[in-house]
Amino acid sequence: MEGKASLLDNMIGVGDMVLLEPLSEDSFLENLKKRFDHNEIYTYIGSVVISVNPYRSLPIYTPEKVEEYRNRNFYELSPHIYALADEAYRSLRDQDKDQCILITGESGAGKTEASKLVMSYVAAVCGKGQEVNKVKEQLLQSNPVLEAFGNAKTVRNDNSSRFGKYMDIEFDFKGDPLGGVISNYLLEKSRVVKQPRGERNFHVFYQLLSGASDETLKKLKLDRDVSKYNYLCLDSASVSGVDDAANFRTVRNAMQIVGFMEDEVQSVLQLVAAVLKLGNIEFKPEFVFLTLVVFTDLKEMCELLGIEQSVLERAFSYRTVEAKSEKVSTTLNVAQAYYARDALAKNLYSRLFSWMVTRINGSIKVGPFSVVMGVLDIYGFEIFEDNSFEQFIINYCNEKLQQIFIELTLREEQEEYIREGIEWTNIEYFNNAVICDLMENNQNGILAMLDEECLRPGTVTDETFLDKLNTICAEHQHFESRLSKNSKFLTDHSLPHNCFRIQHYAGKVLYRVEGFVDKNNDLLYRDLSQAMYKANHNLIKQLFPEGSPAKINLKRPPTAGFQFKASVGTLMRNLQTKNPNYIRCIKPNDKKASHIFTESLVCHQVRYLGLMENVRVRRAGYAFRQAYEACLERYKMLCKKTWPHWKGPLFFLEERRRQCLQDLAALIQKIYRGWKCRRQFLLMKKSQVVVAAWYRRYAQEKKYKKI
Ligand code: AOV
Ligand code: MG
Repeated sequence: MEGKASLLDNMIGVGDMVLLEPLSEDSFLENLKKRFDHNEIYTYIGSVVISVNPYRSLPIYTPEKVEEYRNRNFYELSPHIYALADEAYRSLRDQDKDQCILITGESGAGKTEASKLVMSYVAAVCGKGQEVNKVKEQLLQSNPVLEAFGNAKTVRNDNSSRFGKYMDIEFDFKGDPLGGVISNYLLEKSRVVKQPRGERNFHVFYQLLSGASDETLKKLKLDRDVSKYNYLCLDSASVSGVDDAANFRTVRNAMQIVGFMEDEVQSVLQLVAAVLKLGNIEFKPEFVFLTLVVFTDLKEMCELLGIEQSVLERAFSYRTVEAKSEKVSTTLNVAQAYYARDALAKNLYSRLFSWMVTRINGSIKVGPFSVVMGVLDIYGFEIFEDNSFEQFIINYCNEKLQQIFIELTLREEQEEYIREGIEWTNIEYFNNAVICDLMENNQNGILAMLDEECLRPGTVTDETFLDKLNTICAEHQHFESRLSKNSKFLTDHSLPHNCFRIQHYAGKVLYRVEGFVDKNNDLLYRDLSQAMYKANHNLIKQLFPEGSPAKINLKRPPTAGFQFKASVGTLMRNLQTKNPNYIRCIKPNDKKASHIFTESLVCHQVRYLGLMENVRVRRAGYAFRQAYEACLERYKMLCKKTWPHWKGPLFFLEERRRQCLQDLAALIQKIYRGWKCRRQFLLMKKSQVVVAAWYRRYAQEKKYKKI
């Protein structure tokens, strides 16, 4: 069979890095490149899948391929993301184990595409029938909807996820899908009002303007011309290879499938239009402070949302602060009015996004279910020229995910061997726990200091935050440096004004503090939420509950950083309860181009992803491990002593069980010997059965075939 041979085929490289001889960084890279050049974008490290973005569509995702990989053992065919999906699905179905698919890699490496491939594979192989098909369709169609509202073109990726997404797909005991739940993590909402050069706003704006019918646009009081809107960047309105108009139809259709009613779709589009209108509202100074609003767009926006114009005008002109039981109104100056306008646009859009996720969940969420498969697709590690709070948050999330990988595949695996009393030579690796700590430590982590600064009375600015950071981190660093010479908070004299630098696992990032305090506070003047609440528009009312007169003394909401940290913490704990399956995506070049493999770039990723260490641990270790109980349960019928009368009265004695298992082990060994394995196969350890040197199987299988 072609597939089998390719695991060791020299022409196209080695399918599993564990089998690479000799193993070095050079041979690792050479192997990846060789495979990439032969359109083999997937390579294994044991059960981990490395995926190198081909930047063009390959004919490897056809229904025939799905059939080929269906119900086959992981190592049987050439490496493919479908093999991982199949393995995860089968162990979910046959062993009732919750699974999670962890997809990592930097921006543009192919995470979102990978997550969709996994989902579509699982959808193709699980269950049949009308009801089941409807569920599958809804799960799959949630993707285009969320991508339209949550993805955008950046310099790194034309379809960059600007939010984190975790989706649980729920199955019944037969392995039929029942539904799912989506969790979303902090949308990069600053993009709504401003985009860096060469980037775009969220896709939906362009899709709506180019894809909606004249009639719809008229109803929404919109002009088809992108350049009419301040919030839409002018220098990159269209993206090559992207048909916004066609995508709009796809999204509309998908919204219908996931259960949006026609009036809900209209409401959503009205809010999208309202954001565009907001961006066009202008303020002019009148006397010194008072602001005068330029009307047409304001008027149209009010009509769209059913808000009385005078109410909104007032909300843009004054800010009411409650001091003790007294209300004090101050007039806003022009800059403050613009600030308020942008804050409203950002809040409106991000709340709309969260509402949509909740709405989709309303359609697809079910219970009770028996097992779940979680698919995690976050925003990838980012280094831009200008990095702000958003990159800080995104990179923090990536650090946490890398930490899970380290914990589970490098640290725990090694500790397990020691626990099990198996001889082991320690393999060194870089543990990014120190970076996570620098960012999230409750006392002196950067997020905690930012919160402390945001809540402090008195004048708080980005500069006071930076001062604090420099003082405390430098102090901390001084203390640390006596212990280890590796502080990750970098202070050196080349730092530009207003910046700090962190040595992340994936590289050094220079963050500019401007906007940190503001973005973390995420304040929306109460006057504006009250104005929104007064709207005669169901959806917008729902989005601003704090504007309700019933809620006078609302506590200050937790900061953006605090909320994010908490939700990432919950996510990480959740992931650790599931059986992890890793896809590690690699970006082959910085040009978004096919056929180019920039070795230095790939080398950097291989290093920071810890892939070499991953291979070393895998090579030294035992790929197959099973607890005694499970092993006995699975193979009991193979051996006379354990089947059919294996649960005799003596069974509950530890010694007796061990004896049974040893007999069973001997038997399994005998069976495996038929495969011409020279090495001892089963090792009995404290609580597990491990299969020794599993990886050598391929080599031997190949020889066996030749005989
Ligand atoms: P990302 O999710 O990792 O970046 P994507 O999954 O969006 O990256 O991939 C970026 C682009 O690479 C896609 O739009 C495709 O054009 C191409 N691509 C990726 N994987 C494949 C594949 N298997 N086959 C063909 N083309 C592919 V970010 O969301 O920016 O971190 O925040
Ligand atoms: Mg993505």
